[in-house]
Amino acid sequence: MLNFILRKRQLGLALLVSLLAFSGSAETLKEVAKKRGLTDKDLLAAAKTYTPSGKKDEYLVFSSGGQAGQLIVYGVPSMRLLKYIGVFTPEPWSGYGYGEVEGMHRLKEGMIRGTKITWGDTHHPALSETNGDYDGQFVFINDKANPRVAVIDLKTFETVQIVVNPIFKSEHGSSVVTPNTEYAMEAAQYPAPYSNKYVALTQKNFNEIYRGGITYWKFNREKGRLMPKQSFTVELPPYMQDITDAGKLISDGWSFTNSINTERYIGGFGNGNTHLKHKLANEAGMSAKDTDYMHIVNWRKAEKLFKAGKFKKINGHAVISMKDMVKANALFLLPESKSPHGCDVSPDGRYIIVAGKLDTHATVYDFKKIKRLIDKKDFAGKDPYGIPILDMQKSIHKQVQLGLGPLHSQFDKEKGIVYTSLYVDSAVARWDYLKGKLLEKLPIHYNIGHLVTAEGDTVNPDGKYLIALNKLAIDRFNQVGPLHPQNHQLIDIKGKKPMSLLYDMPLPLGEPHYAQMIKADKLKPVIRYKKRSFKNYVRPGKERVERKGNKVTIHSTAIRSHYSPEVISIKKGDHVTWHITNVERAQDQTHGFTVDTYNLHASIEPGETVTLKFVATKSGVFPFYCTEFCSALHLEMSGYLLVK
Ligand code: CUK
Ligand code: CUA
Repeated sequence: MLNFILRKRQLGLALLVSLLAFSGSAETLKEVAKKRGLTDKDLLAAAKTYTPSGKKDEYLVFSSGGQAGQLIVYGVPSMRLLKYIGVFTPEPWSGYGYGEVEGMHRLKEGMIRGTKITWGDTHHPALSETNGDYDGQFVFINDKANPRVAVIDLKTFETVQIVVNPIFKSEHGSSVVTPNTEYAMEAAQYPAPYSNKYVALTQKNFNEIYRGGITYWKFNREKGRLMPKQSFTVELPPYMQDITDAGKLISDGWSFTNSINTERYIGGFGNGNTHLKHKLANEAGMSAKDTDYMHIVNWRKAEKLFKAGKFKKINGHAVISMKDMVKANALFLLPESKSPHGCDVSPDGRYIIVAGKLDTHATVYDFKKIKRLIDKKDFAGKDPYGIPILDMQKSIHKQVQLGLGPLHSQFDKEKGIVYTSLYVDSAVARWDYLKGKLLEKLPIHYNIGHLVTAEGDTVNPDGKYLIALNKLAIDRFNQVGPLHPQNHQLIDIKGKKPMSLLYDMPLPLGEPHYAQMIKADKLKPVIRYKKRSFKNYVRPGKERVERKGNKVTIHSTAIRSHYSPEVISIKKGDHVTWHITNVERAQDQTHGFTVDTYNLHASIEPGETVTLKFVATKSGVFPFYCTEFCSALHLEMSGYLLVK
């Protein structure tokens, strides 16, 4: 009995001691905030963004990876990075671009005139749309430097196609999709001859032979591929076409593309003119006029011309001439404040907001007015190429003074509310484009380029969150040398409250230009590949090495924790095709694969078969192994390639 009481007392004491110890170590929110110097506003921002372990994000952002030539996926509001998708650049982790991998030899497809290009200047991701809403099936992204467009299948988050523009030498207003993803658009940027021939840069040649244009890449949703043979380009003058948007609802069937340098200035410096003063350099010569032009294209009419065979083939690609477009009443110009940048169509399709980098105003054009002028053939003149010019004043709904360096616009859930980035001011302007009224400005850090709101490009924006894609980080993060990370700033735009800054996310991978934000529940990615869905599927028990002359085909399987076969002997000079099937069915059971010193890498996800091709140029002993820590016996998951 005594014993029992004693034991009970000891137990109570131990409990008390541990409780004391616990309350001694657990800090209160107040204490932590005080120690870290956090204000109430900081705590609120933390509560709005902090996402506990296991909880998921409401939105996913698809951000361009800038010069990294990749696509970056992260969650909102947590701003947690989820994936880098290799697009124009090899991505070693996923094995993208190493050897020849099943469905993943895209980099070869993206070769231009014999050059294998291992990077891209990605600018604008475009999520596929159904009736003007993101449908979560595909995302497109462009390469400005090497005019290309890529398709990423959102079932696997992998790049499934790269198409090379056959006639452009650069591009920019891309990728943009039409409301049912009939087309992915690609507008040229720096005018150049369509042919690949040398054409001297004289004013005459520039005016007559150098060209801009917009390519309409036909998309086949069932195949999940762009169809080059069903795609066409609308020829445009050598104005530098820029940002492009597709019409929707009442403006469906039309597209709108800004331009800069309608002066057709060809450069004072270089070209033998090194004695010329700086005022004749590009930036001055290209912004001499007060206005530039928006190109208004009726792409449905262009499609009809294409289907009627009214095109000529250049480099094997269909080009519809400006002349035929004008004759068909399908191409118009509309003056814009000089050197404009953003060109964004409102959710109802009626208004087009153009922000002029060098103008403090944003101009709101009314498509109804534009359409009326077009229907009445009420034109203010013609450009040197015979393209009708609409009257600017007669097309405008409002012009609103926003601040310095307005660039891009994104829309809110609330009708009439739009957000415009102010590059020079380093601010986001919230304003009403229907009433023509500036409502609020929020300073950001620093020099914002694009901005993105939740579902902001659709017919049904969600508003809620806005991300400022800032060009400079300066003092926002720990110093890591002179090249700073990019800074994506998350801003709360819910309700009618003032906008508030929530979070800074550094992105250390290229300079993203644009991003799109989609509801996470619209995405339905696969967890594993269907068995036997790959033509080179290797069935367990059927692993083998086959030889025909110097062609060796290896059929391997991978499963925790071994490859079959494990020892493979070949001869120097053999052409090796290596199929490996990951026969796992468990979620996240990926195996990696490499043959040492052969610059090969693969990531084999559950159910996937990858194919690596290489020539055994070196003799010797080459261990191969799994590069994902897949089990306790992961290190043992290895073998030898013996090359005699
Ligand atoms: S562009 Cu970079 S900030 Cu390529 Cu859309 Cu405007
Ligand atoms: Cu498989 Cu490590």
